[in-house]
Formats: sequence, C-alpha cells, structure tokens
Amino acid sequence: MEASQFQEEILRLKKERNAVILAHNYQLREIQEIADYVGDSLGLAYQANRTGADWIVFCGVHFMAETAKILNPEKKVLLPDLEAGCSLADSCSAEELAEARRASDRLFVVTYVNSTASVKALSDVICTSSNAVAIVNRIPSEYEILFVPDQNLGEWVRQQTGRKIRLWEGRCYVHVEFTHASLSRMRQLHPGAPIVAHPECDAAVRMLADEICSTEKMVGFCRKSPAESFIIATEAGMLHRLRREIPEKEFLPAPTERCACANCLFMKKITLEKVYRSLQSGEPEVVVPREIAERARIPIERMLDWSTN
Ligand code: CIZ
Ligand code: SF4
Repeated sequence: MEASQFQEEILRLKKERNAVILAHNYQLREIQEIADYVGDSLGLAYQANRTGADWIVFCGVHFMAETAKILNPEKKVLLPDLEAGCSLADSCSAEELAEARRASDRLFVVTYVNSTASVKALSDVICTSSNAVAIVNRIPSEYEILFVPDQNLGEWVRQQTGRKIRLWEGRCYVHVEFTHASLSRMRQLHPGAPIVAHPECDAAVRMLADEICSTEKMVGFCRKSPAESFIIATEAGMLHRLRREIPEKEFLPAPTERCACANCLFMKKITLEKVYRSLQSGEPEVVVPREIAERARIPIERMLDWSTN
C-alpha cells in the first residue's frame, strides 16, 4: 500500500475502534498528518488524561506511552513498535535512583518525563521541558533537589531558577550532536535568523541560542517573533510541525557535527504501516505493573497540578 492508502485506512479503522492517535512533535510527517493531536509530552499527557476514546494509539516512544497508560489504566494503550525506546530514559535505572534516595532523606527528586515508569515511581514530581522551571520553582527550599536524567536540561533549569540542583549524568544522543562550531557556521550563513534550541542541547550550543525552550514553546516563539526564518536545534521531526503550523515562515534545521541529521532512531521506528497494523490487531499494548503505575501516577499528577501550561 502507498502512504496515502495507509493514511486512509488508518483514519477508517480509527473510527471503527474508537481510537485516538496521539503523535509527538518528533514523529514522521506522514504520522503527524493522521494524528488527532500533535504535541510535546506534556500536551500529550493532558490529551491522554481527557480522551473519551477506548484505545490510545501512541506515536512516540515507550516512556510517553507508559505515561498515557498510567493516566488511563482502563484504556488500551498501543505503541506501534515496542522497540521505540529512549537512550536518555535508559540512562537512569530504578536501582541507581533508589540508591541515591537511600543516601539522603532530604532529597526531592525531579524527574524529566523522559524516564521509565519505575523511575517515575521513585520520584517526587515529574517535569517536561515546557514546565521544568515552573515545577522546580514550586519546591520548598528545605529540600535538596536531584534532577534526573537529563544533565543539560537540569543545568539550564538551575540557571533559570537559581536553585541548587544536583544533576544526573544523562544526555539525549540526538541533541548533543549539535555543536558550537556547527551552529556558528550556520549563523554566519543566516545572520538574521534566530537560533531556537532545545534545553537538552549542550551549554556551548545554548550559549549561542536566541531562545531556549521546549518544542511546544518553539511554535509560539516562532509565530510571535518578527523574524522570517529560524534555525531550529532539536530533533528533525519538529520542522514538520513548524512548517505545517506556520507555513509563511522559513525553518532551517540546525546542522549537526558528524552525521548531518538530527533524526532520533527511536522516534522514527513508528511508521504508517505499523500504526495501521496496531489498529487492526490491537497490539502491541503497553502495560505497566499495577503497583508501579499507582506510585508513578502520584508525581505525574503533581506535575499536571503544578504546571502552568
Ligand atoms: O517533552 C517533550 O515532548 C520532548 C521530548 C521535547 C520537548 O521539549 O517538547
Ligand atoms: Fe530520547 Fe533523545 Fe530520542 Fe527524545 S530525541 S526519544 S530524548 S533519544
């Protein structure tokens, strides 16, 4: 079948199954086109929380589908390819975090949503890059904050909030491919284009950026800015979202140093064919053990509660 036929079939099956398709900003263009909602993990968590659908087909990575399942234990949550993981999430294991918790009883663990359900279950509050600053600002000052697992995001939050924060040593393998040198070359070629970078980028890249924000906030920033073109330093799928929502402006992918691509291999595991097969078969389903889901739900709900989004 061709892409457009898959898309038609997906839309037909989606109605039949009373399914909702949620797609992350880093998904392939053809996936974003058939989604009911395209957004960042915070937006997707809100959508998952309020959907009336029986099935949630999650086009993103495993930890995002887990979050949807934790918020909707009675719904079927499908992830069209269970291999769509996240190396950043895998950089912090529940065992390591449990050990850090045992070492201090004043610890307040802020966990980036890019983490496994068992790590969330050991956390005090979850955050995304959209709300991380607002969340950290709400933590009472007597606590010692540990931010896991993204070191770059944690460091940026530390700068923004002025809070003392201990950082975990995890990084997103895609975002660290942007370098100061690759961005500087791009800036010379397009001197009028603001650099918009994700906080998962290294400090040297963030230093060059005109705006540092989550993917969702990138949409608002580029819409409001008087500039006509922008250099975007995040996963390449975001370019589709920006071009679709703001067609009158130009979006230039920030170059990476080695591979000249910023595609996350985990995000790109989701294809139209796999979405179609999931809707047909009702598989593969994401399951979270009940005891972990119940504990993980508390810091996720605290995030939704504390978030200003
Ligand atoms: O929080 C998300 O969805 C991610 C992974 C990126 C972002 O900043 O939107
Ligand atoms: Fe994980 Fe980075 Fe891929 Fe996002 S872009 S899913 S953080 S590896």
